[in-house]
Amino acid sequence: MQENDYIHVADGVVPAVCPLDCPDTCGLLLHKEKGRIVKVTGNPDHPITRGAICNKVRHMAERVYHPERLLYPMRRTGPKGEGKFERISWDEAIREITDRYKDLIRQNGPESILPYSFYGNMGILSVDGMDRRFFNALGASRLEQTICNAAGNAGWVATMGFNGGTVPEETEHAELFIVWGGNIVSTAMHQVVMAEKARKRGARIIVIDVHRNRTAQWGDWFIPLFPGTDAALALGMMHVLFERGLTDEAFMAQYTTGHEQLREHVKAYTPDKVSAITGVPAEDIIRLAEMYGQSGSAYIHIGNGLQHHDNGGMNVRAITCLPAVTGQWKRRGGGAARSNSGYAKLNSAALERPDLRPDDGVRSINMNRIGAALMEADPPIRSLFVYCSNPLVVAPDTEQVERGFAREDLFTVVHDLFMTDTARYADIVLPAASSFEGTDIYTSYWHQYVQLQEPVIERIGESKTNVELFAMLGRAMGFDERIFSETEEEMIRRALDYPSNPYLQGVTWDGLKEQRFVKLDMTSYTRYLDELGTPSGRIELYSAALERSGLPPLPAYIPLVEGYDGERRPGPLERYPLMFISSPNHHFLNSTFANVDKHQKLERGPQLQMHPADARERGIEDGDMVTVWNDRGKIEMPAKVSDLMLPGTVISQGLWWGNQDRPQRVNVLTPDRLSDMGKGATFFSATVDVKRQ
Ligand SMILES: Nc1nc2c(c(=O)[nH]1)N[C@H]1C(S)=C(S)[C@@H](COP(=O)(O)OP(=O)(O)OC[C@H]3O[C@@H](n4cnc5c(=O)[nH]c(N)nc54)[C@H](O)[C@@H]3O)O[C@H]1N2
Ligand SMILES: Nc1nc2c(c(=O)[nH]1)N[C@H]1C(S)=C(S)[C@@H](COP(=O)(O)OP(=O)(O)OC[C@H]3O[C@@H](n4cnc5c(=O)[nH]c(N)nc54)[C@H](O)[C@@H]3O)O[C@H]1N2
Ligand code: SF4
Ligand SMILES: [Mo]
Repeated sequence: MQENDYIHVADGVVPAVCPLDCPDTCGLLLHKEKGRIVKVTGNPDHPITRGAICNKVRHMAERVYHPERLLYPMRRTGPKGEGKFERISWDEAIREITDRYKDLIRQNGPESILPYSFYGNMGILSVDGMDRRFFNALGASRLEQTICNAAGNAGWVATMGFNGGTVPEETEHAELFIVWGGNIVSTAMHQVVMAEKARKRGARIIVIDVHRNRTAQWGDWFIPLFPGTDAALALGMMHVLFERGLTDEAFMAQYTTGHEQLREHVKAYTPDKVSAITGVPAEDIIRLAEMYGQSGSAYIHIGNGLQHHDNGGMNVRAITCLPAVTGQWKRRGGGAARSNSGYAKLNSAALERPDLRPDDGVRSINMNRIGAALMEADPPIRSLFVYCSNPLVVAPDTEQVERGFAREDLFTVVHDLFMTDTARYADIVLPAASSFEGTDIYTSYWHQYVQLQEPVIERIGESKTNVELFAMLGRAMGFDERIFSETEEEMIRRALDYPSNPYLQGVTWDGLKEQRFVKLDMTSYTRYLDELGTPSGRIELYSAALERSGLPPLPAYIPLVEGYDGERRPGPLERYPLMFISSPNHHFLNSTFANVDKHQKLERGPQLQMHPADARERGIEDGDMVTVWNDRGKIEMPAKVSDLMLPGTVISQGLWWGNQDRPQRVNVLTPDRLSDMGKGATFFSATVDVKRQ
């Protein structure tokens, strides 16, 4: 037996990587008995995650061996959405798909085919590898993958240039730790561990959120605010910082653009004005700014929540200016981070082969508008290939998405481990292998370790990994054999061969094979401020690029299109009085695990959390069944009356699958508008009303 021929270990413990879309990318240990995984624990040797894992993944074996795993390819026999299918062979499935694709390409051109994927498995080869080669060689329409953090990304990059910030190990040296719009106790648990280390050294933890969630309950000071008003709060903080001389003039002069304009600009954001917008008392705004400005080092964790808004890009941009005006970037443990994915940039051209595209000018479709695109795109989308995503649950405006997927003339293929709400609309359903059944590499969008996963168990049923599937399809289409026959090892070697990213130096296949996780070369991190990559090479408090694109060049507060701020000014789309926030829950990972009994029980069903004042006004008591509705649709769930948010905001956590007896998919209510920057999703800029049933 080779040292890491883990698939043949019948009884023993083998290393693995968590494949889920979570910043922590934990090192795992899979405990095998008689060839089956019986227990999942954390790998204590992983330098950052150190043996601790979340409760979701501790129960991962129940998902891997779930009795409803898809076992073989199937063809639809009933109406779309009903879920009636018959078993077919892989040969038939591949033939049917490639015959249809050849016809479509001949008759309508390859643009009539659209891939729809996200990061259900974060494996690089699975979602940014062989799949991309296939759709590039086809010449298919491109998908703008904007559902997660596109707005925040754009806001950060416009300001900082480089798509990375403070690295995890540094954050434990912060004296002040601000969690802004992130529920890290549930969504990024190892950042909590780092914050705890800082706390032991005396750091204070501040949580700024619309919800007194698990993270807010853990922090030292919770600052609740109205949804989508974060940019105003950040501008108010800057007002106080400039006014009280708590800025770092030397830092701004050396490393930023436009600090004089910013100083003038924030004069208008007085604590009183900002208080009226955000709902945060003026004295708290002043205290927060003073704590921040006077702290020896302050770190800001920028979560995803505050950027799922109409003004999400500007929310992130305004917050990102705070460490620049105070020079926090120079302090140990200071700075900010939102995503650190920039450090681990791989050779994507070698992996994805954009050069295979027959026509470079092909259109792009925004994944947040998939429903509208299926109904309206011209020329029409005639085939959709969904993998590593569950759009019928996760994409905004579900009813419109459903209308699109129900189109009789749309040829839909879905590759997944389960018969998801989306797979029910497929013409052909293909069984996906779990990440523990294949080979892939994983980078993290938080820490700096690259990890290797090799097969640990035999395939369940006839399932195939994404790499195998798209390689088979590529060969069956008659595309270049060599490109569609590369092994995982060859692809990984290519991915790592990328001299233009200095951080990747020294990360090799051999190193991964031997050590399982290899740290990026962080030498360049010491030059972070000198290599930012903005047009000016400085932190852009004033951005000429944004100005050219029609946005305010300085960080600005732009009220929501649909929603209220604390001044209770209805936006132009206003018809409903309550803001609806549908954030992730503790025990699911987006819609993954929502079909596993264990995880459902841990969550105890969907709930609508509402403030006692809003409940009283509507005659609703704790536990009453309520209907939540707006023009887009309605959902039903029990009310949980509590004061965990300000009046005017209602919250339902978790992306539950459809339920025939009771509609409970939160995205029925969310808009498919795009954010101010980055064409991101605006899930949380939704208004609703609620009534007792
Ligand atoms: N357990 C679990 N972990 C996960 C996930 C999961 O589904 N479950 N999903 C993973 C993924 S894909 C992602 S992107 C991350 C997301 O994880 P986070 O970065 O934590 O972001 P969210 O959970 O989307 O939202 C965080 C918070 O934003 C708040 N919020 C909403 N609107 C506003 C606002 O206008 N201002 C402020 N300040 N706060 C607001 C919500 O109340 C919520 O508490 O988590 C990852 N980890
Ligand atoms: N209302 C609301 N909506 C949201 C959010 C929110 O906070 N509120 N969060 C948004 C965010 S941040 C994100 S990132 C998106 C996430 O949206 P998605 O990326 O669609 O996430 P999941 O629901 O986890 O669906 C992933 C699917 O991939 C499948 N899968 C796993 N591994 C593999 C594999 O190897 N191969 C194949 N073919 N399939 C596999 C899983 O079984 C699962 O069905 O949702 C967004 N939607
Ligand atoms: S979901 Fe996140 S915290 Fe849980 S095991 Fe995976 S990487 Fe770790
Ligand atoms: Mo996400």
